[in-house]
Amino acid sequence: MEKLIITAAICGAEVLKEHNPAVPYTVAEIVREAKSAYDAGASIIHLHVRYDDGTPTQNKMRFKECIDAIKVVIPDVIIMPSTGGAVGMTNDERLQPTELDIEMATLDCGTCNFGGDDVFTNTENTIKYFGKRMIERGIKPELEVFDKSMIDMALRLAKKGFIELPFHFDFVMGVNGGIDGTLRDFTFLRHSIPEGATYTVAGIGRYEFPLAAVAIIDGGHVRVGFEDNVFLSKGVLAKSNGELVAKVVRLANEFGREIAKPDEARRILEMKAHDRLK
Ligand code: KMH
Ligand code: ZN
Repeated sequence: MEKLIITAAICGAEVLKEHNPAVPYTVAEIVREAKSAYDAGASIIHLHVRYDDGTPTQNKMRFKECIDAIKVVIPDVIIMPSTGGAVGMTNDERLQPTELDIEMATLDCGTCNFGGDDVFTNTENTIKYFGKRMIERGIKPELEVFDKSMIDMALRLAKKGFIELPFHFDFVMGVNGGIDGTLRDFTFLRHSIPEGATYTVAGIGRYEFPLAAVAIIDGGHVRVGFEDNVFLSKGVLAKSNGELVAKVVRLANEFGREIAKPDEARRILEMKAHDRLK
């Protein structure tokens, strides 16, 4: 079995300091959280950025400021900016981080409800537009799927040349409006991706650690972090993203799964951009 790639989704666009005071907004806080996750064993940082008051933004310069500052303290980490941004942003607003020299980015593969009145919109043409941009820029897409139909969309658009192989999926499970986080639903997604594709699983809220354990055993990879869950255990807030990552590392140790360093993650995911960016 390949080593385990741990992604830390350190910030997100929706979670606030009111949910957990350690949620990062400022550049310094984002660096602190990225480093805590890396030191604990994360090889990929899934990055959203905020203004200092917590407002989510896809502003290219804010991303550059955060990425440069992270790279000063952890130069070899893989940084995967969001192209999802926050609900309601335009496509071109969301795509701004792809104008920077980045190795990897998220590519959201369908539309879904996102709690309350929010709809996270990713039409077929949006996905084609984003996919094409990532091919042109040599950016490895992590295919975010919130439901099984989004896997089907990714497979179809790959056949038409909008998504480059090999596939790497992220099963985001437990969003209010997406697929549930049950073992049955995990198995459904797991068996819906092609042979040879890689996947990571991001369980939302209470689903985070049970799904992490399942992916560790199954040979998949794991995403944790404040974007998805702010609790270390029931009722106990995590003090940092690093604490969440450290819990995954403990689970992996129990099951005898080694942890991938960033360069090992690049090899496992067949990423090509790193040499270009050196
Ligand atoms: N903030 C969500 C609406 C991504 O990063 O690509 C979308 C999201 C997905 O977080
Ligand atoms: Zn995200």
